[in-house]
Amino acid sequence: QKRPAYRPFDANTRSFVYGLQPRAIQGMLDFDFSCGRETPSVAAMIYPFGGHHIQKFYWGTKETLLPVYTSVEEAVKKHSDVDVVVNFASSRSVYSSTLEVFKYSQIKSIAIIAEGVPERHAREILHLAIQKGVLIIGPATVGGVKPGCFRIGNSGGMMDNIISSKLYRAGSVGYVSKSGGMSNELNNILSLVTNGTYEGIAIGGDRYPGSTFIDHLLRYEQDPECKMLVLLGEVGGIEEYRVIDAVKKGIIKKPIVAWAIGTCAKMFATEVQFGHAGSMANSAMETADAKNIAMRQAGFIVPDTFEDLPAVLSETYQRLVSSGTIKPRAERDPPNIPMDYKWAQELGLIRKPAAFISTISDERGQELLYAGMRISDVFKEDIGIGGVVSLLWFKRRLPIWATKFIEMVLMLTADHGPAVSGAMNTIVASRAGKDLISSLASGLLTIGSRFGGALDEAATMFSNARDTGLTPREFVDNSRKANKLISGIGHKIKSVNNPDLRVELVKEYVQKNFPSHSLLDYALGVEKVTTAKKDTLILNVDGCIAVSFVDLLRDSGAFTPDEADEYIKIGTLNGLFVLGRSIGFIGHHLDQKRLRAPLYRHPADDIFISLDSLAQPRVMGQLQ
Ligand code: Q5B
Repeated sequence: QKRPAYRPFDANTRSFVYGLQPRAIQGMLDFDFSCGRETPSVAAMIYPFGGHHIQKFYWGTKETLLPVYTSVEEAVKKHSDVDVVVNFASSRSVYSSTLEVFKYSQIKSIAIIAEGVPERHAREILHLAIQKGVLIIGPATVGGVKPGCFRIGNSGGMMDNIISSKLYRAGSVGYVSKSGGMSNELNNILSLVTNGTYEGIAIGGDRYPGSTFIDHLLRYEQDPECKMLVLLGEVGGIEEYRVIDAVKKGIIKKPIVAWAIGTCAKMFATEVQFGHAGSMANSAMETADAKNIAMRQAGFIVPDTFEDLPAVLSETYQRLVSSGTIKPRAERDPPNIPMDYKWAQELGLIRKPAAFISTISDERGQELLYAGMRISDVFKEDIGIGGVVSLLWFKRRLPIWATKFIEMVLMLTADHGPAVSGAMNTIVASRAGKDLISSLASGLLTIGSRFGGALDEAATMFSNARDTGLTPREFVDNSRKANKLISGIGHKIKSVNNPDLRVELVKEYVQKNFPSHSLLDYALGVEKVTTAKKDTLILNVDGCIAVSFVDLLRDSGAFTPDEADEYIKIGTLNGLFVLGRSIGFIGHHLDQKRLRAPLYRHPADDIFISLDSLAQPRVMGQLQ
């Protein structure tokens, strides 16, 4: 859309943001929304790395998508309505990216945000910009703001500042300054003592800015909507004198209020370099005092001190209102901009129920905590993996005999050879080319009520039987009558004559170290009954661990009876086998990978295949 050269930004201005700057873009979009713009002022982002993609932003209370292009060429092809680039490229890449932008004549203005751009690069950019008729704002600037229309990057500060300075609608005062911080100050002052900012540009503090005070003031002079000018200069450089010249020659005729910052420089014994690269007086005329005197003499309205600036701005504005040059418009209510959730939370304005509760560990502080215990103390006190399990599973320290028992269980159940169901599945998955996690998961998913996953049910069955006063024989008989196998009893290969030494070790440890082992004793009574029937019906490793753990839960003094019951109910005990056997499954996976074991196919002669009529599905009508 065509707009006069003196007005590079209006309510239809569309821009590209060069660089991934989601916060700045969100700020621009919030500003647009507050101004009542129909379309976002940012059309797209340009970012050469990471590929073409899309990013999501808020548009008021709704959301909108912006594309990210990898080149200016692609962006320009897709968005012919864009004529501004806000270039957030770093000082290293700003030169090449700006040169790339220059190739496309549709771009009429470029704001360069980076600080520390080499002066040679800044001068070359300036030279090319003049040749191509492109307006450059910066480098080393936040940019500027056109109230009610367009905001360059982060200019104007946070949204509450934008609203309180009334930047969501146009005023009548055009200003130019070097500093972004001072621009915010000016926006605020102007909103208090005049009808506000019409346009404000911070040209940046470098020695070679892409545009200077005079460039913008000449635009404001031409723009009929801008009624009053403000120049906030500073010590160093001679740019103010070009404005003085224009005022003297009558090129600038609108009332111009001005002040050069840095009058305190004279209090220092030596020349002082202020914050900006260009803010140091290299001659008498570059001092702030000299500039203020020269501006006053040329007919600028110059206050006596910076503190008097609001008063002279107010007087000048009131004069323009009285003469009818400025016709103040009725104020509209400030727009309601939804506050960012995080910010509102930080301010304590909102609360929300947490999606879930976690009570076992906390990594938010300086040090990771396991159930309140610092990770450094976990090692200082050498609590071992049994201690860590007791913290993360039971949220408490358990006595050493109990944590040693947990460790014993993990070590005993770590593996039982390649032939057991879970190890077989791990091996088969591994040989099918699966990765460690998949092979491990394949093995773990095999753990069930017959293999390795009988602990919880064994704990429940044995304790219920004992708690209801059944003798071991009654328990076995009742189970048989109910046609129910007793979990924790029986083994494929272990028997009375071929005892499972793991079970022997557990029994020995529990009998020696536990304060009480009444359920283990009861289970051994049951084993006597079952093995009398068949010698493989031993108390197996799952069963022995399960009943011993019930003894631990009930009689260690660390759990209330309710807690002990709950841990059995919620399936804690199978966790012991799962955790222990994971060690072995991982070992089997690594073993197969090390062996370069090929794809496994089960030998056909090991499978009885029958497709006879008994095994076949019946087809209706066929057998009639
Ligand atoms: N009968 C374990 O069966 C096995 C009976 C029973 C009463 C019972 C079986 C069973 C309960 C589940 C359990 C954990 C399937 C086992 C483990 C980890 C492992 C594995 C490894 C490792 C074995 C023969 C006769 C029949 C049955 C009767 C059998 N079990 N009666 N209660 N529990 N147990 N699982 O040998 O009259 O002849 O019809 O399900 O605790 O998984 O190393 O391999 O570390 O990896 O195939 O140790 O006991 O026996 O089914 O042929 O039964 O005994 O009713 O009686 P089997 P079956 P009848 S540890």
